[in-house]
Amino acid sequence: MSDRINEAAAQQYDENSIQVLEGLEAVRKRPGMYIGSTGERGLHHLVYEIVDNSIDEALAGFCDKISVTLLDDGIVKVEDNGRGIPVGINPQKGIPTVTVVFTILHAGGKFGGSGYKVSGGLHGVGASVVNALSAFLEVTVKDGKHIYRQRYEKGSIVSDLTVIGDTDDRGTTVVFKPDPSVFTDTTVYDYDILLKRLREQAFLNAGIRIVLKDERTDASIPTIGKEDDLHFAGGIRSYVDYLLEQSKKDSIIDENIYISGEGKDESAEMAFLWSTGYDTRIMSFANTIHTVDGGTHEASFKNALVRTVNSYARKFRFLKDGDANLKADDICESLIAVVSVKLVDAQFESQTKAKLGNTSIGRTVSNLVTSKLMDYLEDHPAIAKIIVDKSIAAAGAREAAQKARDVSRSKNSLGGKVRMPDKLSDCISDDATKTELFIVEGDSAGGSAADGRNATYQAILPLWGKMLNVEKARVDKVYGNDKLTPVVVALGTGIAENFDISKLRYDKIVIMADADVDGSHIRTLLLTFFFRYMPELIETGHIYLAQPPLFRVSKGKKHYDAFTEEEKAKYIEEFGGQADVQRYKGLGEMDPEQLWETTLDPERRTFLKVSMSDAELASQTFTMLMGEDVEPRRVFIEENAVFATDLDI
Ligand code: TSJ
Repeated sequence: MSDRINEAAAQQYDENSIQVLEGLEAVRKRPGMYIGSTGERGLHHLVYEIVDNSIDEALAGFCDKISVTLLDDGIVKVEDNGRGIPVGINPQKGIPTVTVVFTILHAGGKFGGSGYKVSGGLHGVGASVVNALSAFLEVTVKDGKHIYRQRYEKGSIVSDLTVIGDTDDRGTTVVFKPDPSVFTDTTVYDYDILLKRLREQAFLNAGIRIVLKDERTDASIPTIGKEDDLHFAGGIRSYVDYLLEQSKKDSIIDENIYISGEGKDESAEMAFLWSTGYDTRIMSFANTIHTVDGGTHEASFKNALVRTVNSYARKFRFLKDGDANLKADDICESLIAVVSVKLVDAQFESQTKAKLGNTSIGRTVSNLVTSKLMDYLEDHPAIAKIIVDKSIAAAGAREAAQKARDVSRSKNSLGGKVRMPDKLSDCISDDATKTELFIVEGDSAGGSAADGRNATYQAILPLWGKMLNVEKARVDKVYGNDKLTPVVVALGTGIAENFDISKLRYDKIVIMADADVDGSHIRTLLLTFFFRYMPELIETGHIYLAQPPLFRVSKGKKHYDAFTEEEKAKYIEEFGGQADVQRYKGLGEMDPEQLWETTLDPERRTFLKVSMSDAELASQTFTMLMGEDVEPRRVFIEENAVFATDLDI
């Protein structure tokens, strides 16, 4: 039988050889037209072109394992356990189908022709391109009976398709070596680039298994011996969890949300969650191609998400009649999403061809999100509340930031002197290397501090008129109004993109708050604000936490201030076991002299310097606090009252 195949093939090669060569010659002449580039990207593209065929076989339900192995000398092996490329004679060409696949240029090449290939659709597109650009390519097919092999060099047949043995197995193996005379930049594969793309494929095609192995022996390759087994039963849900893990944040909802459905000739699925961070990450794919520039599917997803969250918020009175809708940026803050659509006639636009243009899939996505997300939110009110609260908090933070920006801008336009906040008791010196600003919780502590300070170089800014009540004033409410504006004005630096550290008016900015719930509340808020809008202040070590003492231990005229329980015990011991112990209730109850002695006097005070990780923790805490009920929030604040670690006096 194999002889007959070879005879038939040999005849056809003569008759068709010119046509075959013309096709593949075109590929070798202008490789960039077919694989995008002959650089590193093009090199890696060859592997994707081959693997895509195995993925199609897996999607058709005939293959559950694909392995990709990097070998020495730039050689790659791709193997699957599918049905095996058919070896029978192709009726039109009169040669084995497998030979057709590798030697005849198929219409609609990814970068050459008009259309794009669709997963599960046009089999074999690209295999001949890879063959044309390979110094050699060897295909082995097992059809459950025989093992067949054929070899090509630079696209030309060098051996007929031959039976080389018998087998019960099925599958296809392709071994190829990209031609160094084509890939002149590099022929060295980067394991991690392949890993990224193959992992993506494994996520987007739930259930398939791709094993990547680096069996190269050249010691200069950092990934030799590496192996990754990529298999995600959860598909894009697993992808979203993976992206969350990468972001090093936590989810603010228990489980990611998954929506899927189908339209005519198309299907869409999306998975998403919101994290404790604040970056938005939406990854969209069309026919498993990463649409870096988005397109109709991504835009429709975002629009429908924003519309649905707003209608939910309005329906369930999170937004009152007079309130404006939540903005897309606020709803999408910290969103991690994967949107994957499959469609028959994908149209790609834009320079990079990475933007989907089909309008019909946009409608499908939009309808799916609008109906299914609304159902989901109504079925999961606790999760819905977390999402809406988070969006409202983001809106508040954005407004606060905008106000602060306006302030710093109007200041800049005045070109110098700005009116300092009324509540600021500024210091006399303007030597910004020596001065200190104490941000104090509450008017009464502010008054004592102003009286007790060294007015030459210490400035006091009381933040809130009266003590904050956690019950009444939500962190986001405070963040959302203009309570922080005086801080920004007093510092002089501006914020965010206008931030200019050379304008800083003080050397040390000291947050002075009680060691209780409200105090930690204020610390969280201020650190979050600094972290998000003035991180350089923290990086350069300008932010401190004052440490007011907890107890005064006295006997007769002598007294000590204790900052911890242990210190208290130590001082009582020092007084011979008998002493008066006064618990400081809060900064507001100290008189000016006490404040000076315990908290302001550089000789006696204790400060904690705030690090970036302290502030980041505060920022995460802040986000976490947004969605929760009052009681767990209070507990959380209490348990996380201490953010700073570095001791500084
Ligand atoms: F693209 C390629 F040719 F280079 C290539 C194809 C490379 C590799 C590694 C695998 C494959 C491939 C092709 N794996 N599995 C298949 N399956 C078929 O080509 C096939 C088998 C049977 C039938 C059928 O209708 O009986 C149909 C097809 C498309």
